[in-house]
Amino acid sequence: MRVILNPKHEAHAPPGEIENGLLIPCYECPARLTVIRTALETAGGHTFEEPPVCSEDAIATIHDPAYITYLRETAAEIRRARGSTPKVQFPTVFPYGPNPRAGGNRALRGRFCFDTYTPILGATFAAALGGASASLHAAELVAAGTARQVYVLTRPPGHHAERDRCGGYCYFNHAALVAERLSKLGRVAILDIDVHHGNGAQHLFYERGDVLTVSVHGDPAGLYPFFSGYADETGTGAGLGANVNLLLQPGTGVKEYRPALFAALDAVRTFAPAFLVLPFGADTHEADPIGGFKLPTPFFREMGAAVRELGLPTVTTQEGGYNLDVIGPCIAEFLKGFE
Ligand code: Q9C
Ligand code: ZN
Repeated sequence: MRVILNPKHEAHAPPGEIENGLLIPCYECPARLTVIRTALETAGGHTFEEPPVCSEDAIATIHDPAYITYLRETAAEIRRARGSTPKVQFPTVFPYGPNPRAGGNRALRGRFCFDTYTPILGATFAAALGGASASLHAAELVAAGTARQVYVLTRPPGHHAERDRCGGYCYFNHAALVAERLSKLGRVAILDIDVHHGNGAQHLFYERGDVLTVSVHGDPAGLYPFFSGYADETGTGAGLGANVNLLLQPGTGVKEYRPALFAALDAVRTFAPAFLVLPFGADTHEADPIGGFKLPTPFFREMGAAVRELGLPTVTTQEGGYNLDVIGPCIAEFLKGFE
C-alpha cells in the first residue's frame, strides 16, 4: 500500500484532555502514529512518502477561512507566549442565547470548538496542515489514476471536524477534503468505520446528493459525539437519502458488526460511486480504552477484504484507535485484507 505520512504531527502533543472537569492523560498521542508505522514496516509491502504542503485555499474547499485563520493565529500566539502564559488553549464557554456572538479570544475558543477534548497548542496548526496536505496528496494520486488505493497515516484525526469547529481530537476533516476533491470527477461515497459517528462528513455533505455518507458506529445515546449519528438523520434537499447511520450497541462483537458492515457496503454499492473514501478507526477493537466494542484483531483482515470487494479507487484516512498495543496490528491486518 502507498502510505502518505503527516510529517508535522509529532509536536502536537496535548498535555491532556478535560473529562468531567478533570485533566486526564491524552488518548490521542504522538506514539499512535509511530506504532502504526512500525507495524506496517514489520508487515512489509508498504511504501511511505511525505506530501508537498497544501495551500490554505485548498483547505477552504471544506473549512471556513475564518476558522483556518483562527487556528493559524492562535497557534502563532501560543508560540509567542512567555512566562506564565499558558501554552495550550481549551474552550470554557460555548455559544448560547438566541443570537450568539463572539468577540475576543475567550469567546472564539468556544465559537470554533465543540468540546473540551480538542485543545490548541503552538504546534497544532502545522500538524493539522500536514494532515490536510497528506490527504489532498492522496486524493490527487487517486484522481490522476496514479494509485488505486492510498492510506493516509496521520494524526490528529479528522472525521469529527466540521466546517468551522474542531472537536473529538480533530481539526481539519481529511475524509471530507478528499471527498470534495474527488467529487469533481464523479460520485463519491464516504464509509466511516471508526467506532464514533462521522459527524463531520455528515454535517458537510448533508444537503448533497453526489456524496453519500455512511457511518457504522456506537449508538450516540451512549457514545461520543452524543448529539448526532442517529438513524433518522437521512439528509435533506438533494441529499435526502444520501446519509446513512448504522447504530450498534456497547459490547458489539463480530456477530453484530458483520451484518452492519454488509448493510453499509450494500448502501455504497446501490449508490454506485466512482470513488470511495474510508475514514478508518481501530477503536472498534476489543481492547480499545474508549470504544466499547469487542472486535478481535483477525477480524480486521476480514473487514479489509469486504471493503476490497467494492472494487473502488479508495483513499483510507486514519481516524481513531487508542490502544497502543493493538492499533498497529489492526491496521496491518486491515490493509492486508484490503490490498
Ligand atoms: N474519556 C476519534 O476517535 N471522548 N475521536 C473521549 C474519554 C472523545 C474520539 C472520552 C472521543 C473522541 C477520532
Ligand atoms: Zn473514534
